Parts: sequence; structure tokens; C-alpha cells
Amino acid sequence: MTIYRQHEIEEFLQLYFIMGSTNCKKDPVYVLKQAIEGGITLFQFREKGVGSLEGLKKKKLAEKLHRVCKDAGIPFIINDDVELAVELDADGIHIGQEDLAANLVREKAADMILGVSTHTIGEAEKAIEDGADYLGLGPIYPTISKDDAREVSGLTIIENFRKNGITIPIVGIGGITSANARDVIQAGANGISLISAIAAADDVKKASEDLKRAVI
Ligand code: 3NM
Repeated sequence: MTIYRQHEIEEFLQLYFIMGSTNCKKDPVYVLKQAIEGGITLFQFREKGVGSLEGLKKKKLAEKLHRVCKDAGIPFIINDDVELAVELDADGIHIGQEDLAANLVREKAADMILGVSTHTIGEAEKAIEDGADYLGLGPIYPTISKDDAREVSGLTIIENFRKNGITIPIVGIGGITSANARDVIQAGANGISLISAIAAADDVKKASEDLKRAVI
């Protein structure tokens, strides 16, 4: 695990790719390598949903993807599974409101990058108090990648958080594509996080390049 400072985390959040085996049309290792070539800045392993890997198979895939990230100097974040993040010495962990409480995760993963999905100013303030390094806000636009996604929030959630004095790094999530990515940044986010616009693309490298151009 590498320990990162806030300004480094802000930079890494710019083009934040999230993926698990069920999101990919091709081999996940190949997809991740192509996405890195295309310019992603951060990766989250999110193995969830129908048909997702469990146990040893999940761990083996996580190890392979971690290796790819290490070789490329891209931080490797694990969704939800704190035990796996600690075991693999991942760079970070991302949790939602339904997962283990952020303060407990912070205890178990003291120096890791900690991301928390939040939907209200109250949740954000709590997450910050608990030691979050960045917040995920969404779904900004309709998404097909999360079965239990909440109601679409639109860009106003990002604007509202900023107006209410939430200054820590924010990424938008949900239905983000190269066509709307710039709007998310202009609303006040440090970066965009996404699954399908990259994982389900026919040309993963080109899709990543297009997204990168939209956010820089
Ligand atoms: N979390 P896509 S939306 C993982 O609203 C996730 O917190 C969300 O996938 C939230 O880029 C989402 O394909 C899915 O829309 C994002």
C-alpha cells in the first residue's frame, strides 16, 4: 500500500474506473490494461451482482488486477470488502451507506484511501468526521450498472454539496459518459467514476481516451 496525500488523491480521482468480472465483455485483466493505456487514473475492483465471483476466485482476480495497477502506478481500491482490502494491502477501500460504518473501516484500514458514497449533506458530514478521503455522489444520471441505485440526483447534488461547504474531493457516479463528463466537473466534482462507459465499450482504450479528453 502506498500512502497518498489529499492533493494526490484529488488528481487520482479525475478518471476513476470501477469494474468487476460481470461488467466486462472481454477478459477483465485485458480490459483494465486497455483502460490504463487509455488514461484512467484510479481503479476500483467491484465484484458484485448476479454471477459475480466469490471466495478464492474473487481473491485471485483481485490479485491479478492489483498487480496490473501496481505495475502501472495506479492506485487499487476495493469496493466494500474490507477484509480483502487488508489482506491484499490495497491502496484503498470504498464503502456505501449500507456497508460497514466508515469509522470502523477507518480503524481496520488506518492508512488506506477511504471513499464513501453519500446522498445527503448529513451523510457527508458524518463520513468526513469518520475519516473519508473522498465522497462518491450519485446516481447523477440513470444507470444500468447498479440494481439498487437510488433516484437520479442530477448535477444539483454536487452543486449543493459545494454550496454547503463540503470541500473534500468529490466524484460523480452513475450514467457518466464522454458526452456529459464535463458537466459533472463543471458542477464542482474533482472527477468522474464510471463502469459501463469503459467496461462495456467495444474499444476500451478509445473510450477511456475520449473520457480523459472530456475531463482535462
Ligand atoms: N454506484 P455506470 S451508481 C457503482 O449511485 C455505482 O452510488 C452508484 O455505473 C451510486 O457508470 C453506480 O455504468 C453504477 O452507470 C455506475
